Amino acid sequence: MLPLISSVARLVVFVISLMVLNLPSLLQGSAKPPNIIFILADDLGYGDLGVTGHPYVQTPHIDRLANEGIRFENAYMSAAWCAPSRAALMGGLYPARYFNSTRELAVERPSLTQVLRDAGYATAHYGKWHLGGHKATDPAPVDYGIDESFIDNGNSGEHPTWTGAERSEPHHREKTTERYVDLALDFIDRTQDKPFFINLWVYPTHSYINPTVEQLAVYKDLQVEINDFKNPLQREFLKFVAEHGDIQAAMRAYCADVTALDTDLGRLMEALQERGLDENTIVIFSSDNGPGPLCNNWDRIAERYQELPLLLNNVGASGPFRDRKISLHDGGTHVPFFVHWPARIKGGSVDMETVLAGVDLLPTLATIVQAQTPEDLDGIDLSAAWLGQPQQRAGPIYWNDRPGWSALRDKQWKAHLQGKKFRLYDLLKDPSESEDLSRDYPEVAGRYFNALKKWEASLPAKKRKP
Ligand SMILES: [Ca+2]
Repeated sequence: MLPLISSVARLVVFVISLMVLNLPSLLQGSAKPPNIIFILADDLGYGDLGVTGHPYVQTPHIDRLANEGIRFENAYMSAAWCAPSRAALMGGLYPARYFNSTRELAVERPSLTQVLRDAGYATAHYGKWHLGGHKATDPAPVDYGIDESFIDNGNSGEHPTWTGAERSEPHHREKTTERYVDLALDFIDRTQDKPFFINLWVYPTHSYINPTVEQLAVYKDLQVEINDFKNPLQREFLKFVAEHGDIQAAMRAYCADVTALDTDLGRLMEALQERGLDENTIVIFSSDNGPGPLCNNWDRIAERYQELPLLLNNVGASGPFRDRKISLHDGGTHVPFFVHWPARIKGGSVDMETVLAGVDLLPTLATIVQAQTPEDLDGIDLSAAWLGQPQQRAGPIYWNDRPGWSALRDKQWKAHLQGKKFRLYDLLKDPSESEDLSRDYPEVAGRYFNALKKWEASLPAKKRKP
């Protein structure tokens, strides 16, 4: 009898599931759909926060956001640098599938903001854009279903952007988050009749870093001890000291930049609380890729750097991971990823199992708000994991945003195919990808080599603009 009862129970669950799935959008029902704010930092490394183990940086507000919500310890962006990473978040597809010159988000594809707008959300984007060029003929945020925007790095269309005078103000970049938070709060206050979705794509910690005197004051007495960092980061910072003589000024500036971001985000969280909105607002915090390269654009800005040695963001922390931005090793793509939603997510949750990718954001949010999920996405719905139940993926996640270098992650395995060279790592035992295990596990290596070749063959030919 038991199997029969079990089958009947499964059928009942299946029918109920169908009924739930066929219900009209939450927006037409009695339940109030959640508001959503997606905070995306720029070049902030996995290890750049107090909650992820930085020895000096003070980030009490971001730490609280993480500790009151869920932290994903195996979260990745789907590319190792800004533009394709952001396109994957907005489009749910691996950038290699459709990117033309890895700079444009295909406007004919459904985007995260369009999907949410179609589901009844008021949508806004404040901060970096980097999803299309600066020409007036390039698509603007409005072409992706964004009601209101104030952007940098793109065609703003009819919407306001920074004026030349504002951009030339001293410490302009250090003050951008304050403005973006103000704009977000103003948008929230004007959006009474609909739930809101806001992309808050902030500037820190991308170069150049030039904190104000007030921002720097927090770290004026900081003395860096290289031994406070573990390898491979320790080796990188020793290299930095060997090349540049001193890491103190750069580290103080970097920490000040992160703390200034934290202060502004604290103001945002407090404002949500004051408005009684914090309970049913999903606040997501992440970064678009790993920390900036150790010696970014050195030749080009060496002269400027000599004048102001704080300008580069090259002392960010990748935590225990190998390499930094641009690399397909974990240091380039493994990011902090926190979701805060008191109404539905139990505080203090840490997910050590689910492998989460940037391409999952669109299908996950679409599912949570019961919007129509576009077909043929690379990303999958991880809403169960967001709500506390770890999920196993059916297969690997992939990267290929550099010619001649593909990588995948599947369970504990990370595999790279660089030219003809194949490497295999066990991230559970070796998070810094230091020991190639391809000869020790020939069967696993063969399987992933074939998977990478097959995936590469499925990609369209690169269309790189001259
Ligand atoms: Ca970036």
